[in-house]
Amino acid sequence: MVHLGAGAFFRAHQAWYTHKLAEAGEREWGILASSQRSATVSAQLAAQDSLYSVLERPTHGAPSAHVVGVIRGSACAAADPEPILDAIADPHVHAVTLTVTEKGYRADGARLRMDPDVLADLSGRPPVTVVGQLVRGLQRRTGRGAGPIAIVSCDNLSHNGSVLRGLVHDFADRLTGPDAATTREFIERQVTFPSTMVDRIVPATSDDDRDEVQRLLGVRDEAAVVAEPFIQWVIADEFLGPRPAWEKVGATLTRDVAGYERVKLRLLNATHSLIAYLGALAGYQTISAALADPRIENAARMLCDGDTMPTLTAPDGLDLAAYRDDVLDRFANPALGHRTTQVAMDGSQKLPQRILSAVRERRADGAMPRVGALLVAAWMRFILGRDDGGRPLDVSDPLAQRLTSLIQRPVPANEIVRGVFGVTEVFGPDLQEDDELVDTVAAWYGSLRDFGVGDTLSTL
Ligand code: CS2
Repeated sequence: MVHLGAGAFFRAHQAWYTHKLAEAGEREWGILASSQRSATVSAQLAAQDSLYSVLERPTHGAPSAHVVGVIRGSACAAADPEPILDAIADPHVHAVTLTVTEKGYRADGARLRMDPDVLADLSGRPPVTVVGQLVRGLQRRTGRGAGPIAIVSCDNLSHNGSVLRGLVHDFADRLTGPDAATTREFIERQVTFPSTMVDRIVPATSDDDRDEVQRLLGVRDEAAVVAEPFIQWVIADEFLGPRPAWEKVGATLTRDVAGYERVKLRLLNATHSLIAYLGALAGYQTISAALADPRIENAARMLCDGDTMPTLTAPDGLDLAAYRDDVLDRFANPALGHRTTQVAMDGSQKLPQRILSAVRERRADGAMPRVGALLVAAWMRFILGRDDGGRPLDVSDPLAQRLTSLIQRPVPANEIVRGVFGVTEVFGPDLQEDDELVDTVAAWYGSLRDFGVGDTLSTL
């Protein structure tokens, strides 16, 4: 297999499942891991024979470290995409998995954004975009007659498989040259894009984590990752060629991923974002510390019970209330040290599938999702870059500049919110027209800005 986006999440999730499978005796699968931007991970792995450890930190009890041995090589796509394109074309490679974050897809709604990087990749330079790398690799595979392959998105997007299929087709439709038509036909017939739902909390590794691994293993591991014990993977069973039998080690292979995906995005990720923004603004460094504040916990429960749960149908008899409680227990794990500002990152890319789609559905039902509106307001307030005590916050978002200039205007809260709702990549063309929703978000935004999180939550 090839993996694009060899960050901490991949190492603690997809690689972990494949490692478990190797432990169970199925050893023929290995992974070429590509880091998309920084060469640090590939260099760290190369210096350690591609071995690294997963440090599991439970809420109660001692942490444990496990060495993972399924990565067989690593590459840095930004420095040189050649080994990746070649691996995608290799007849012995049967799947490409991806964790490239929401923004890595360059999706504009359902279409590929034809930004300068995508256009340059189309013109034939060594591709730097994810979709460019996939299509150039598939083009090479077509020429080699290497057989079917599955491209497996493992990012927190709704319908991640069909979204990626659409983006790959958009790029392939613009190919020119003698093999353009055969490449398109190959992609149509031999390439599948199974959707997946992935779940494991994997905070950025800290020095404390690396020290803990050293204590447990007796060696320094620069590529160590930290994770909670919980792990889940639901995968659409759409593979035309061989695939690892991940179901033997706990993954769910199913026909219908969408139901799980909606539950996870709306009950876990949306709640995570709410705790992250309110927590960061209130001065809490970590998710567990923020959730220990009863006012924030109350807001989190209200978001689930009032706004997101009513939009969900439980897949396979899942108990949604129990799922919510399990999620809150996982967030409360103090050993993880998951920083509020890490979850707060890239809100413009995360909010649409986490909360705005649910907001839209509640509005269509004639309801006002009050805590959903509070989440949107808290995100906007976070973009201002200072917490309630005036301390600087680390704001990282591809639209930060544009959003900041909209939010900092010296106009009433209502106009600010209307302006931000005009960013249609995030809010679509419709939400701006919903005056009642704009008013509700504006009331929360004004309250958060003028009175802070504590006073605002006392009015919930
Ligand atoms: C988090 C997710 O950073 C974030 O936005 O909400 O990374 C979350 O920890 C994972 O999706 C859990 O599976």
